Amino acid sequence: MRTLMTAHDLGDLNKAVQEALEVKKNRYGYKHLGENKTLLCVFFNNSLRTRLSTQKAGMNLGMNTIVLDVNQGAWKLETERGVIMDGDKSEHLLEAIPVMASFCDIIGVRSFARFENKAFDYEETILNQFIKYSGKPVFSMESATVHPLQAFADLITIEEHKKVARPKVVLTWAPHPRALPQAVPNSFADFMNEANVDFVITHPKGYELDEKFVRGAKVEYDQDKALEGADFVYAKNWSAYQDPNYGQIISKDMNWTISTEKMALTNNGKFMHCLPVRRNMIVTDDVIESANSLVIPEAANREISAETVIKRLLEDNF
Ligand code: AN0
Ligand code: CP
Repeated sequence: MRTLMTAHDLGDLNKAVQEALEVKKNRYGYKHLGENKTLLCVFFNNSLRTRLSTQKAGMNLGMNTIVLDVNQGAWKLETERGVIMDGDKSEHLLEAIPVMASFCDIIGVRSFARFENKAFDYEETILNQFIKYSGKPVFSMESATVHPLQAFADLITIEEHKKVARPKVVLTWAPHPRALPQAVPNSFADFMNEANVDFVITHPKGYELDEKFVRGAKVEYDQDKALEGADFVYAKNWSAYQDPNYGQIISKDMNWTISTEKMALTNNGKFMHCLPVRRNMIVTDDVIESANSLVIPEAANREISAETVIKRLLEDNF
């Protein structure tokens, strides 16, 4: 493995999950792999979980880990080629990337969708520039269209908590006051489509995701119907993907909030969310605080998904 963007990059997903469960049992057992290697985590956007879990994963593997918040202390970066740089941006990404790469061996990048240009976002322009101009193994820490470390942690969590061989997993849209990327639901669908689960997506009309990730998965527009018999309910807000509403909020329908009544439709289902979550928009206090809420162990598994991925990058490239 050289880069991580999709489930495909992990190869056999079942093997990857088994490897992750081994890593979880012995998370300090691979320290020799990272000796004298440096992990650079570059953040263009905010983060709590990804920042802490990826840094921790690097340290578990014996790496030196540097975290750079590009917007706090570094020069403001231009990302478009050909621009006359007479504005507020002092440096171009095309110089910044090779400079950053001079000081590290592996690079993680967080760079959200900007919603200014759908093609710029969906071509993963920023992440691909890191891949092309750094010459280093690069992984997404949520880039414009994907969040594979999250989806991998979600899959590990489902594996740990499932009670039947092939659980029913429902990805449901829920309301939110601000326009959010499609990266988390895209990657969740990408991973669930490759996993041994009965996968259903539910959202209001107009919130259809990119078919590249949905790949023919069942879409049920009636949320109550979708939730019937669910073993796992994975809530997430996202903004519209389809034109002409790309990046826009087209519904704030509070009937989609995951409540105790909604969870009563499920098969004593577990509640999941990647966090950060807005309580009483996405999910009620009662549900997120219930015994069936997995949000904390799910977040804790981010250390494990990151460690498994960085371990493979170390094994395969050095
Ligand atoms: C981001 C998103 O929805 O993509 C990060 C989630 C991991 N969420 C927010 O910006 C609130
Ligand atoms: N779930 C997740 O990626 O959280 P952060 O945005 O806090 O890193």
